Amino acid sequence: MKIIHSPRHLGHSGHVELMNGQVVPAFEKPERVAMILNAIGERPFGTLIEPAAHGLDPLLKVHDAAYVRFLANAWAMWTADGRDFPALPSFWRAPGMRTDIEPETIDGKLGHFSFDAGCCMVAGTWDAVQAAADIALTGADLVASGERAAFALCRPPGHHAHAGTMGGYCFINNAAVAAQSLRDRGAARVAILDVDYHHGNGTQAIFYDRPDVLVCNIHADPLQEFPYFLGFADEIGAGAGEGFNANYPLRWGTDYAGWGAALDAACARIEAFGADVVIVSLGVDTYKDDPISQFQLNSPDYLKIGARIAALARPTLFVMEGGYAVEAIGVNVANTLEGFLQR
Ligand code: OKP
Ligand code: ZN
Repeated sequence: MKIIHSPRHLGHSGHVELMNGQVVPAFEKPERVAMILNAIGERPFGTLIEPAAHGLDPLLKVHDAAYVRFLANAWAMWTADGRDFPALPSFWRAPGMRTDIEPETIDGKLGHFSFDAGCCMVAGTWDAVQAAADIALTGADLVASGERAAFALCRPPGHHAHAGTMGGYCFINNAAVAAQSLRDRGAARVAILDVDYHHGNGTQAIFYDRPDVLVCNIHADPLQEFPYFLGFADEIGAGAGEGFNANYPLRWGTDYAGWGAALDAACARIEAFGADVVIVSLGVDTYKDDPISQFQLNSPDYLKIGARIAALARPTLFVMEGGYAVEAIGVNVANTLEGFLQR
């Protein structure tokens, strides 16, 4: 299996987030990728390759032009105001306020284009974000050209990003960009299986009214967990997309018995859909010792996850999302890929 990676993610570092009312170093940090590369290097998985540049056009097929322009210009605007520290939004709309106006100044734009303070920007953020999208697109290229599977080692992650909104560490929705790219190259039916601990609200929203991309999400119950305001079981898609979105919210404390049952249900849904290709939004923050999560999966469970995904017997693109227990993230990712490859 080819593993697509770029060192350009390193530019997205030194950023912060709000946690329990305090500004703290972001849990989404560069060491995550280093640990994954270490673990993968210890097993005979395949070759590491760099992404090919795809430009902005494939991003603009799932994201709003004004949003992409904002991402490209945000750091320059922030520093033009004389600020030499990380950029963070602190103003958002309430229901009933205007959503159709893009403010002129950077603080207004940051609020307009975000839903939380989880998307901190530094000088190298936009370059890292573009590299991550290119990684996902290169993975899509490989799968489209006949590879059984590929692993897009994206950082920052993508599944919380909407068409015009960043949040939850995510700027560009790498999995959605890859899904659209595969559709454009002739895959009639694309399934996205999101196994990250958090609901992939952005991915769901992007494809919510479409029947050509099935989105299945297994995640912590939004009554208890971020992103709180989307991801409930009654969200089944809308219009032509009705029946093509499936959510499996699970309570805090869920172990593999409960989690694996949801995976079986999601996989049955993907089989019934008749997916031509599967994109796995691979988060391993379901791990028992994850510092920001509340599920109870153990490292050997990821072998079973990989094997169940392999049993779908479809071309598969793994796209990296979350996972914050840095000491275990590599083993858990490598176990998922090994479980897949052994099948
Ligand atoms: C991203 B992924 C910002 C806090 C953000 C939410 C976690 C985002 C997880 N103030 N916390 O799904 O792993
Ligand atoms: Zn997550």
